[in-house]
Amino acid sequence: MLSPRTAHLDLAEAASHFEEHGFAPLGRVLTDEGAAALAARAEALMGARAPHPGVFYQHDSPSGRYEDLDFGKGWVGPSDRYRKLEKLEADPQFGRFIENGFFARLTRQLLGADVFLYRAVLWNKAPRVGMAVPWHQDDGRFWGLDRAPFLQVWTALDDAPIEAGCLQVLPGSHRAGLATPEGGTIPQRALDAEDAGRTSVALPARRGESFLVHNHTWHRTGRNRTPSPRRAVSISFLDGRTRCRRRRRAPRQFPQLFLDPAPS
Ligand SMILES: O=C(O)CCC(=O)C(=O)O
Repeated sequence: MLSPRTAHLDLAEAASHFEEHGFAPLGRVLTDEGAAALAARAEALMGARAPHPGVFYQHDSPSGRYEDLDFGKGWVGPSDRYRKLEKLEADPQFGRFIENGFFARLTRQLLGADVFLYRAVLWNKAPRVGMAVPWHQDDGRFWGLDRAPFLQVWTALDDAPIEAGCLQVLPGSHRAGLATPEGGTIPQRALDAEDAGRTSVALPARRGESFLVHNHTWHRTGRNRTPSPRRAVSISFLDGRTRCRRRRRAPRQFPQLFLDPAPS
């Protein structure tokens, strides 16, 4: 599944780019076959007659507008128009990807020996209609953590050119922390102040390529205007000190990763 280059990839360069700019290209991480197998698995999970146990589904809105999403719905039957699937770790095939040997080495270097999973998400943009994801940060009150998470890896399972809705980032935006205590979507006034539309950078990707994305880096993705699906997986890792601080329900226990010898 992993590209052979990952065995020797120098992480120091990626780590310093990541620290300075809030993102870093890792290049090809999955082979074409590995990426295609995960894309096929994503298709099977969405097209199955029943939801996969433990996986959380969110369908695209009928209008293809973020504002029209029905957040409460979950599984709505077989469809290639799910917008995202969370808790991918519940699926053995995605679980093996999450705990691959390269991510073990990467996270050990950037987070330390004990690494936990906050979330693993499939981002699916169906051909011609898959919706845009607005500018946001991946942290804030809703995440409920006692310290800021920072390490995410985004991996393209299909080619993701600009027209298909590739990642776009605002370089350096991670340094100012959260735009609002709630986190999540960036308010328009903050976007205007940073002139985000003009200063952002598009990160087109080939199938199998990955990027590091700091949780506080402002990022978004566009609508898919191509005849092909655009699927990607983002994984948010935590270090061993991070705790869930919610009080109204039992605090979340995050699964620890990389306890077994890693598959390659
Ligand atoms: O790939 C996408 O469409 C969205 C990715 C994203 O926003 C995230 O990982 O937080």
